Amino acid sequence: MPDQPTLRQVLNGHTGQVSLDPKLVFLIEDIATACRTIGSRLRDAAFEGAHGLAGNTNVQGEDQKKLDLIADDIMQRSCATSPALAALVSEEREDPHWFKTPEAGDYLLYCDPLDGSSNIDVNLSVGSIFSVCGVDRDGDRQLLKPGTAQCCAGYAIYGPAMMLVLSVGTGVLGFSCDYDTGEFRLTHARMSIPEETSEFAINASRQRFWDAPIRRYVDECLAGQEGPRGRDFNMRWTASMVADVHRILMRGGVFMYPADADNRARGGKLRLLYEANPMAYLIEQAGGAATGGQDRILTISPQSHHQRVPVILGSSAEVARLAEYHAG
Ligand code: AHM
Ligand code: MG
Repeated sequence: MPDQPTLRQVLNGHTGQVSLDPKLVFLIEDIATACRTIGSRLRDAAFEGAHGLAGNTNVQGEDQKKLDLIADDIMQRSCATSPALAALVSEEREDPHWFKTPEAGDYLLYCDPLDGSSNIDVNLSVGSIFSVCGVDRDGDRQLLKPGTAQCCAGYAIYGPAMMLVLSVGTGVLGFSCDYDTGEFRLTHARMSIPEETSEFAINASRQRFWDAPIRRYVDECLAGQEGPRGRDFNMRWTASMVADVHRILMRGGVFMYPADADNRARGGKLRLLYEANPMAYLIEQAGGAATGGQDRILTISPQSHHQRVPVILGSSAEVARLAEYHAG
């Protein structure tokens, strides 16, 4: 039996790392249960005929996979009875789902139930991303909160080992799933990102659409030792934000999904409320930085539930350099 503390012990303050409202503890445990269930449905998908497209598109016009819908359903059902959950905003649902009247419940959950789903059928890492904010009691627009309002954010990564990585504002904690008992146990007590890095992540097939600051940054990295950066850079892109951000939390790096000539009219690619905000929160909690180019992601005021934004995040010195290139 491993001796690392369990998620429940940590959330209940046994390790002294966090001190939480018990209702938030219930909600985080319900999210963890959803992630465990999603992980096991991913493992069994080939036996259950759950690979492939569902035959629908979501509100953003993207093809939904069967597992996108399964994961969304699991997340909603696991959290439905959480005593303090007021509403859920999901990538897979056009409208927010209110579990209680807007006057009841203490927390709002934003999630991408299965991120990186283009990787499912080829059996590469995917994840679930979540963000939690407290409720303000002023009508439906209260769901549109900036990332600074988050009280918890995290993701599950379904990789060679399933992990749950989260922050409640006191650093970033990584839990690994003990498959014998189903428990998440604290295996990464304080995840932090080195300030400098020699690794970047971007979908280079979009190069022809890039703006000058991104082009300059990548060109300088590619020039290696002989270029202005004076050192060689490595490049990684998994097309699964959870996997790319997890790598950056483990060993540093910078992740870019910028606005470009092709996606600018849509605002970018990644969604603010359930992709950019939770990841920016984790990255900042781990000592890194996150910007849309000009503005800190966490201070952006959302205008709609599925709003997209440009995302640049990771090691703080690299993000600062990219912000400087954008300012120039
Ligand atoms: P999804 O939520 O529909 O899976 O889309 C988000 C994903 C991110 O995980 C990833 O960083 C990005 O889309 C990959 O985009 P691309 O296919 O352009 O490389
Ligand atoms: Mg996603």
